[in-house]
Parts: sequence; structure tokens; C-alpha cells
Amino acid sequence: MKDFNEIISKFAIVGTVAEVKPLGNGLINDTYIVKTADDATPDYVLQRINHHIFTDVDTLQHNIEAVTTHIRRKLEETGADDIDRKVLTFVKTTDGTKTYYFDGDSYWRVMVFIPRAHTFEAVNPESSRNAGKAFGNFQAMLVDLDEDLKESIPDFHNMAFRIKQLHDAVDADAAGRVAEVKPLLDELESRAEEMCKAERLHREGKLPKRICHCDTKVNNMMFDDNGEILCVIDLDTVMPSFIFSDYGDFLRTGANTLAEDDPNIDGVEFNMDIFKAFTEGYLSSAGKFLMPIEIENLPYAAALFPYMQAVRFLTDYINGDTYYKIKYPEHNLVRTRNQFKLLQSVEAHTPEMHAFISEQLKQN
Ligand code: GN1
Ligand code: MG
Repeated sequence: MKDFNEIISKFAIVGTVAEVKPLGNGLINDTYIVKTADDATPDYVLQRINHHIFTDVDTLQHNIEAVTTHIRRKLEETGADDIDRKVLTFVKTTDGTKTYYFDGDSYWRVMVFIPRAHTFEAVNPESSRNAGKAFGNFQAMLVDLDEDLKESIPDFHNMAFRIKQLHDAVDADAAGRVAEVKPLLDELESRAEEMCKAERLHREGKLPKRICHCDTKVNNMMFDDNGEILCVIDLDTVMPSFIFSDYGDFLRTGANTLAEDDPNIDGVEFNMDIFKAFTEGYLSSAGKFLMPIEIENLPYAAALFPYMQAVRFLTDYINGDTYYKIKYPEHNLVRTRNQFKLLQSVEAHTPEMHAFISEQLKQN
């Protein structure tokens, strides 16, 4: 067990640490809440950054600082209230130079805990509409960020790259699991070319990259007591990407009738009420900067993310579970089947999605 007090003492926090406890259920970093003794001082969130995944922590924290500073300035300009609950605040080290600390083994960072805020694992149509508005607004605020952010994980949402990783895993067959998953592999393979459409359009100069969140899972949003969105959290993957990343990854988690690892595969469906509410919210704030080609391809984005996640989970299963935290040996396989079923349901609803979006555009 790490000496948390020692680590926290490297950061310029105010107050005395009373208690440190695990927080949340991310699959990548380790997160703790740091409670301070006095009600007058804020509590904090301490995170050990997974530097096997985020190998360039300096770039990572640079991106996060650039984005949070820019958003804070935007909120100030528009006269927003309660700004400290609407954007994350990272605490500098005591020498004032960095927002992370390396203890010789692990990288740590500290942010101010946002009080009276909640995260959820599931959403309803109303919270989805708010979420759509919030993620659209997040992208809109960053449209004029005057800096080229680097990718904190190179090729993170590059579908062609993810397929190549799957192929490499199959060739190595490190855990001897390939034979067992052959039918799934065939299903994924048959869609590979179609799913690389975004990269193709980008190469042809038709589709831009913009700064996106790239992990818009439902539980990466903070809601206040009234169900309104406060802010978007978990900014590790903020980087240039296609807007499909944020739109698609929200629906992948929010519109799934079950959790992404629920083994009841038959119960997995794409919830069109969530789709409609989220899309309405998203277009209301992002519609003003989106290009027609981005809007036309929103249904493609809804399919792309369950597909990409199925490819990533299956790759990890074949590799012998080296990336995602698992709770039991078949966990990544269950996740893959779940995401594949979601994809099939998205495919069945695609014409309906196009029709809904056309209707929305006529009304706006
Ligand atoms: C990871 O850390 P967490 O749970 O927010 C992953 C996402 C996946 C997600 C699947 C850096 O996110 O890309 O969509 O798990 N993040 C990284 O649940 O790989
Ligand atoms: Mg998370």
C-alpha cells in the first residue's frame, strides 16, 4: 500500500488529510477520494495515472491543462456561475511547476473534488438530452482552442489501427483463444472495411479532426442535484479525433439497455428513446459548427463505437487480458459479445436514425 499522505504532500492542497478511499470504477487509472478534516477546505481526487497506457504523462497533462484552462476562460467570458463545479481544477505540485508527480514508480495527479455532484451508470431520455447538449458544448467550446494537441494515446480511435491490432493478436494467439472466437472474428472481419469509413473520408480531405473528449461514457459526466450536467470528467483522452468519437461512445454506453459487460446478451438492445433525446441535445449545441458530412454520418458513429469496442475487447481477450481490468477469465469475451449484440441492434435501427436526424434538421 502506498503512503498516500506522502504523495499528497507533494501537491499544493489546502487543509489536512483526514481519509483516503477508493472512488469510482474506471478500467484504467486508480482513483481515490481525499477527504480533508475541515468542511471549509475542499476534498480532492487523487489518481495514479496508468503510465503503461498513457506513456507520455507530460503530453497527457499538457492537453488536460490546455483544455481546462480554455474552458474556464470561456465560462468566465460568458458570465457563467459556479465555474469551479463546471470545469475540473488540477492542483499543482508544491514547487508550482507541474500538475503531476512521479514517485520513482508511479505518476500521480490531484484535482479538486466537485461537491454535490453525481455520476450515473445509466441514463434516461431527459439526462441524455442534457448530456448531448453538454458534450456538444464541450466540443463547441474547444473549436477555437488555438493549439495543436497531440494524441495522448496515438491512434486511439483509429479504426484501421484497431483492426490491425486484432489481426496481430490473432497471428500471435498468445493465450490460445483464437479457435474459440472464430465465428465472432468472422462477423467483425466482414464489417472491417465499412467501419474504416471515417479514416477514408479524412484521407480524402472531406472529414476534419477536432478536439474531442474520446471517452464519453455515461459515467464520465457529473450531474448536479437537479439532473443538470455540471461538467465532463476523465479528460485523459482529450485529443484530436472525429466528432463521431464523442457522439458514438456516449450512445454505446447510454443507449445500451444493459451495462457493457452484462452477460445477458439477449437483453442487449439499442434504446431509440435515448438515441433521440441525446441526438436532439447534441445537435442543439454542436449543430452550429458541424459540417453536413459529420451530421450525415452520425448513424455510422452509433455503429462504429460498439464495433470498435468489440474489436478492442476481443483483441484483449485473445492477448490474454493485458489491457482492461477483468473480474473473471471470460470477462473480455462477455464484453465483446455484448458490444457485438449492441452493434446488430444499431444496424437494425439505422434507417430510423437517418429519418430522425433529417426531421431534426428540418425543424432547426
Ligand atoms: C476505458 O477508463 P475508462 O473505463 O473510462 C477505455 C475506453 C473504453 C472503456 C470501455 C484509455 O475507459 O476507451 O471505451 O474503458 N479508456 C482507455 O469501458 O483505453
Ligand atoms: Mg471513466
